[in-house]
Order: sequence, then C-alpha cells, then structure tokens
Amino acid sequence: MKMTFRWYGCEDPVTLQAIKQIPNVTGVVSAIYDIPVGEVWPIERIEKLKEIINRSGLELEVIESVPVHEDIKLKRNDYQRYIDNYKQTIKNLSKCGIKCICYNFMPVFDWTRSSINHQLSDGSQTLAYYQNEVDQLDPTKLSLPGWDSSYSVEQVTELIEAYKELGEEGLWDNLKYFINEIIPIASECDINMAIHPDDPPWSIFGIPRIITNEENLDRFLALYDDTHHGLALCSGSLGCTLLNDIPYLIRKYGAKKRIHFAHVRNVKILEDGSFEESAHYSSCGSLDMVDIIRAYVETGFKGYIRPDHGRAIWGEIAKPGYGLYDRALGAMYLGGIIDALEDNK
Ligand SMILES: [Mn+2]
Repeated sequence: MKMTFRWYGCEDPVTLQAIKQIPNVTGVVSAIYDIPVGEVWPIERIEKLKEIINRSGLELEVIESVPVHEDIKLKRNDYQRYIDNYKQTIKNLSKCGIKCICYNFMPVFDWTRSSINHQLSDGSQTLAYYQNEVDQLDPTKLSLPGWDSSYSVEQVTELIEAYKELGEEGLWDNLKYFINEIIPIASECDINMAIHPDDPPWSIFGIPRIITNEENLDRFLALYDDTHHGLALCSGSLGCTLLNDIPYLIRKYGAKKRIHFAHVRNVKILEDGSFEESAHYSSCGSLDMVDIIRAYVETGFKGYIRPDHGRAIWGEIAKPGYGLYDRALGAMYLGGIIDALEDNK
C-alpha cells in the first residue's frame, strides 16, 4: 500500500514540507483547481504540479479529482464535447505518469454536511450531518467547502429540477454512457479510474444518488468489464450507515482487483441516521479500523491509501476536514496497523 495525503495545491495552508514530515507518507493526491470544470488539463500544467510535488520528495500518482461536468451527468447541451475533453485529460495525465484518477458522479452537490465545525466533547471540531437539520436546509442557498460555488441560485434551482426529472434510472443511463466512452481510453493509457461513492450514500433534497451500496456497486462495476474500471472505496462515505459492511465490501471488490484507492476514516453513527466524523482511532467512532485494514492486507491490496477527513485540533486553522494534524495522526495510526498486520502475514 502506498500511503498518500490529500493536498490542495499551493494555496493549501498545509505545506508539502509538513506532509513530507509525516514519516509514512510517500505521496500526495492533488488536482489542478483553477481549470474550469469540463475543460482539458494541459500537459504543461500537470507537469508543473508534479514538479512542485516531486521537488518536496513526494510522489504524484493519483489525481483527486477530475470533476465530471453536470452536462455529462445530465447528458445534455455540450456533453459530448465535455466527454471528449475528459478523454484528452486522461491521456494527458497518463503522459505525466499519473496512475489513478478519482472522480464522482454525484449530482450538483459533492459531500453534504449540516455543520462544518461541530464541537466534540474534547473541544475538537468536526464535520457532522444531522438529518433533522439537513431536512430544513434550502439547497439553493447552500455553500460548503468542496462544492462548486460558481452556480447562481437560479442555476442550482434549475439543476435540481433537471435531476429530479432525470431520476435514478436516467442517471444510471448517463453514467453508463460516460463509462463506455472513457474506460477504453483509460485502459489504453493504463490509468485506473476510481469512482468515489456518494457522500452520504442516500438521496438528499430529492436528487438521485446511485453509488451508495453493494447492489449499486455491483451494478456499477458490471457496466464495463475491465479492471481499470474501479472504485475509490471510502470507508467514511459508505460507512456512515450500518447497512454497508465496509470490511466485507473491501474483501469482495478487492478480490476482483477493483479497488484502486482506499479512503480510510471513521464516523460515529447516531441513532436517527445522523453521523459525526470522528478521529481515525477505532474507539472514537463506529468503524473498526483494524478490521478495515485487515481486509486490505488480506486481499493483497497494493494501491493507494490515504487518511480521509480529520477534525480541527490543536488550534489549527485549515480547510474543513483537511487540516494537517488530525490527518497526520490518522496516517500514522493506519500505518501502525498496516505494519502490524503485514508483519503477521
Ligand atoms: Mn472519501
């Protein structure tokens, strides 16, 4: 397994040098953030990003993410041009030595929480999802970090209506079309495409979400029979409902060589289906990190792994979920489990 760490580019308050100082991290996963969604990523820009990262003694082999334009998900307007651009971006990334591309097919909103600074009993702050609060949110007026903030209220309202009309089956059709277009290119370039599950893995605001559970992951992987067509298995996204058994899913899809990127983090599931993101340490949440890592070790997982979101601790001011300290603790904790289990094999 290659331990990586998400880095948001030169604007990120977490520096590459700080990341390099986490003993078991060998690479970062990053992206180019100022290219409009849907446009081609030029080779020079990718090379420049890679060079900056390599200069700090870290690798760049995973891109998280290359976003998918809403026109592709809705299969309307300029969707074919955006798909052609996506293919060109895959080719350009492969020329620069990228091995894995993470993406998602979530309509309009990326991850959704009702609070980005919920205070836990130890004084740390975390991301939380309280169902009763989400039910009262007006999706047209939301703005959370990680979301595309370039939409106006009118545009978001129109998009939400378009997705409601499209429905789950319509979204599956459009995903199938996209996969059939891009996977042959990814296969040719030997790049692993890793879809990130929907977060949380259920419909919100009446908008369809389809990368949510075992049945749908089976259906997704069956869209194209090629190991380059795979998953970014996120324990915290799929695992915020007890309906998804994470170690079981890792064993199942790991055995088929369909997991290319492991996001590992813990969540505390509350009684009404709400959840709080917790420290990686198993006792702090509802997921057992040892069981999760054991499933990766026993299926011979050799791909990329990273600690996922962290809490805000020790007074750090950073991007919500993406500070240095708590994720560094996560990287070392996961690394300790990996070492212990791999040694015992
Ligand atoms: Mn994730």
